[in-house]
This record gives sequence, C-alpha cells and structure tokens, in this order.
Amino acid sequence: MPHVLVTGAAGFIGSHTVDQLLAAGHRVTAVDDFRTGRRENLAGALRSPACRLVEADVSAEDALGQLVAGDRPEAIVHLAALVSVPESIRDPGLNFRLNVVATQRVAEAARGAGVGRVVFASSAAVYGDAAPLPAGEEAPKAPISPYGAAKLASEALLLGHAAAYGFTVRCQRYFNVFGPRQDPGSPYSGVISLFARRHREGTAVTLFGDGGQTRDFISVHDVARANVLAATAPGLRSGTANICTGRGTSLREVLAVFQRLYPAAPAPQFAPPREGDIRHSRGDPAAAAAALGFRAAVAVEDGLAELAASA
Ligand code: UD2
Repeated sequence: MPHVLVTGAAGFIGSHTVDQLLAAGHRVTAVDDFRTGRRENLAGALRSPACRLVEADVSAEDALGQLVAGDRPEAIVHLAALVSVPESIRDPGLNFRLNVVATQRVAEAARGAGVGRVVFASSAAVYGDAAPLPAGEEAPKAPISPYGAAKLASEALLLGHAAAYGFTVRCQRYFNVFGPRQDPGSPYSGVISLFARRHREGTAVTLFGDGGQTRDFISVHDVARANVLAATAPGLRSGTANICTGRGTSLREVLAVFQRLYPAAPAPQFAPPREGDIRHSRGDPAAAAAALGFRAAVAVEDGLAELAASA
C-alpha cells in the first residue's frame, strides 16, 4: 500500500488531503507542530489504523530527515507553512524559517531517503498583482510579500534538488481555496471563511470596495484531490501547475449565494477598498489538466451550500 508523508497535516488543506489519501487506500504519516494546525481536523483520520500522527516542526534541523529515513514514504506532500501574508510582512524572519528553511529540509530529507516524489503547496501569490488574466504558469513572477517570495524560492529549491538528485517535484499554485475547516480567526482570513462565520452568527459582513472584485475560488475538496493526484498518479514529471478553476467569481456573487442560504441575513456593510487589494485574479487551469488530469469539479455555489450545511 503506497505510503505518503504529509507535513502540515492538521491544517485546513492538509487535513482534507490526509482524508482523501486514506479514502484512496494509502498509508499516511501525518506531521504537524500544531502552531496553526488543529487536532480536531484530524479526528476522523486518526480513527484509521492507516494513519499515524507525528508532532514535529519541519523546519527544525534533522527532525524531518530522521523521520523520513525511518518511515521511507513513497511521497512527501509538503503543506506545512506560515500561511498568513500579513504575518509574513510582520515577521519576515519567521516566514523565512517556516516557508523556506522548512522546504530545504524537505528537499534534503527526500534526497537522503530516496523519496520518489514531493508535492509542494505553492500559491498564486508568486504572481504578485501584475499577472495577465487568466494567469498562466509562464506569467511574470513578481511577488509583493515575503510570503509570495518564499513560495517562489521554495519552488526553485525543490525543482533544483529534484533535477540534481533524481526525484519528481510537483509545485501546486493554489488560488483562493475555501471550504470546511478554514480558520476565520483573523480579519485577513479568506473572505469566504469570514462571510460564512458572519452568516452563521447572524451579523453583517463587511465588503471592502464595491464587491465587483473577482477571485478564482476553489473548493478544498478539489485542492485535496489535486494533491492526491500529484502524490500518487504514476509517471508524472517534475513541474509547476496552477490549481484553480479558471473562473472568476465576484464577491457580490458570493454574497448573493449566502443571501439565498441565509434569507434573514442583515445587509452587508461597505468599507473602502483594502489597501494593496488586487481587483481581479484568475488562473489558467490547462497545465494541471495536462500534467495531472486534474479539473476542478465543485461549483462555488455548491461549496458555499456545503459550508452552510456543515455549520
Ligand atoms: C489572499 C492573500 C494573498 C493570496 C491570496 C490567495 C492576504 C492579504 N492576501 O488575498 O496574498 O495568498 O489570498 O488565496 O492574505 N474582503 C472583503 N471583506 C472581508 C474580507 C475580504 O470584502 O471581510 C475582500 C478583500 O478585500 C478582497 C477579497 O475579499 O478583495 C478577497 O480577499 P481574501 O483575503 O480572501 O483573498 P485575496 O485574494 O485578496
């Protein structure tokens, strides 16, 4: 039975990836240091005898190397990260350790133990705010935060090690991921997680700007499926692909769906546009289709209905 090691396994995307790996019959070593990951995200997974939890900080010297040498997984899915752009701006040193040093540890651990494949959680943040629409992988990379810079540096680190040492790396540039278990804990959390919580509580959402801004919102179930494909599909070559739907949805459209799901919701409040906001963001999904056979399947409307139902 193929064996996959997942870092950041207790996080939003990590825990869904673990669930889908187990459902597909794989054995999983779930690694997390619980800095932002949550134990309850893995509650279902840990009922499976095929899942083992290891509490470790991937950026620590030797921790991952020893674990991987003992565990000998066929693939590593590296999702452990500092996930907040504002936090990366406040603490670029921490961003460097958690988003670059940790990736270097993964590359060295893969090399040391002869792991065949590494899947990396990259981000649309590598494009910055000047990408054409839709953004293809060859679009200029111009990150505008330490977070985006670290994701771009990590892609290069992994691809260089993969070429030198003969393993395969799949860099997955996620667009705006949403779904169950996303943490709405900060004002900078993903907009859908914030809107979902406000609607559940019956309080008004705040719309920054006119609501005409669009994002390529992709369900975490689709993202987890893309991770499973990248980790386990036979015969893949190293490369980089957007993980996106290719469709833009405006915040006004998102709100209209929430208003149907919560007819008694109070009217939204309007505030000035957020500083540094991008007006439109949308990815080209063609490379993921060609390389992985991946196409997003969950419509935004259905993903929002699932969120409301799971509340
Ligand atoms: C986030 C990240 C970005 C990148 C991207 C990928 C930040 C600051 N930016 O930006 O770097 O990782 O995600 O997924 O973390 N909005 C409201 N009301 C709210 C919250 C947000 O109107 O209560 C607006 C916000 O001004 C923006 C849109 O919703 O126009 C989307 O906001 P977001 O933070 O979910 O995502 P994004 O793409 O701006």
